[in-house]
Amino acid sequence: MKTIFSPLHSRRNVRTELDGGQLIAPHEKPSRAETILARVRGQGIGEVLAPETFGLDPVRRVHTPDYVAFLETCWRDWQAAGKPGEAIPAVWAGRGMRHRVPLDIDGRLGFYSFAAETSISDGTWEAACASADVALTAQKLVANGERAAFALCRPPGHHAHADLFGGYCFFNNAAIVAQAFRDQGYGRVAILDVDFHHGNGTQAIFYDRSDVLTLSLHGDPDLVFPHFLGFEDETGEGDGEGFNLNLVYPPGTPWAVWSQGLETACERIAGFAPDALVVALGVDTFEEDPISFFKLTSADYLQLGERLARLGLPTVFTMEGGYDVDAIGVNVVNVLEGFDRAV
Ligand code: Q9C
Ligand code: ZN
Repeated sequence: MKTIFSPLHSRRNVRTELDGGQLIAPHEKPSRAETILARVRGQGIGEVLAPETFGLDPVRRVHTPDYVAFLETCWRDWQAAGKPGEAIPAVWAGRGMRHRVPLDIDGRLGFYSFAAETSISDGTWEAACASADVALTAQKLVANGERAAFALCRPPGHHAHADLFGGYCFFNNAAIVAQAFRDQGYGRVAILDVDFHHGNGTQAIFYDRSDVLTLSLHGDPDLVFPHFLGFEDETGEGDGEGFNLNLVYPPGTPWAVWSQGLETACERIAGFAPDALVVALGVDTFEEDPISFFKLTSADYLQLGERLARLGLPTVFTMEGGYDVDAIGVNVVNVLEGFDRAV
């Protein structure tokens, strides 16, 4: 299958991630995308294309205008306020406080985020826009008849809500792709999130809708990020009741167990009979991942790709997490090769 890649991803290159009370070198770093690209080329799985430019309209179909405007000027506003370091939120509207957008940049950073590990600096906006263009270009290829396409997105997207960044994510690329399909006349779209972490942003964006089925397999939020969403009793609300499925797993979960959840999710997708599938593809389920606790092996990702192909759906893969950079290329391309092999 074809891969969409933008070198502008490298404009997101923050120096800091707040972790364990320290500012560490970020897990979500440029070498992740470069390693995946090298493996895509090395295995010769298909052409690598540059993205087209779609502008912000398809982004604003998912994200609020004020959130998008905040992201565009955030770094400038932070610098204009004379802050010496990278932009990091440090204050939120707690219980009993008011959820209104303040003027000051510290307040605005808190209003538009749900976590503090995701620093912002020069180039984050440009990379986030390019990442959405990568996703939308893959969507266009599939809408024009390709069976599948791989959006090598960076930064990732699945943690971003309509008006919240966090978890290394700014624009929810998978949600933007699903909405683009809907806006082009596709009646039903499924988003399957196989990243180690719950796709909280994707869930929240479509929670009250029955036209986009969201499913996520992930580490138990009682134990891991994003901590406050992703439990199995979250099934959707209003029109969306019954159109969200969370499958949570404990530390040490191997393929033999995880793949049963995959089967459950695939059967639910088949029952929904969508017109397109978006796969939020994280490989932080890998046994050696530095921030996760599942035990999938590199060979397991071939089987994952094969199972997804057997759904028989037009499919867009958006790149999400995966932090063992030594293995990220093999693991991601194994999913794509497994898929192509089964088509
Ligand atoms: N001690 C994605 O995989 N918390 N985001 C990490 C590590 C944030 C993961 C804590 C994890 C965000 C796209
Ligand atoms: Zn993840």
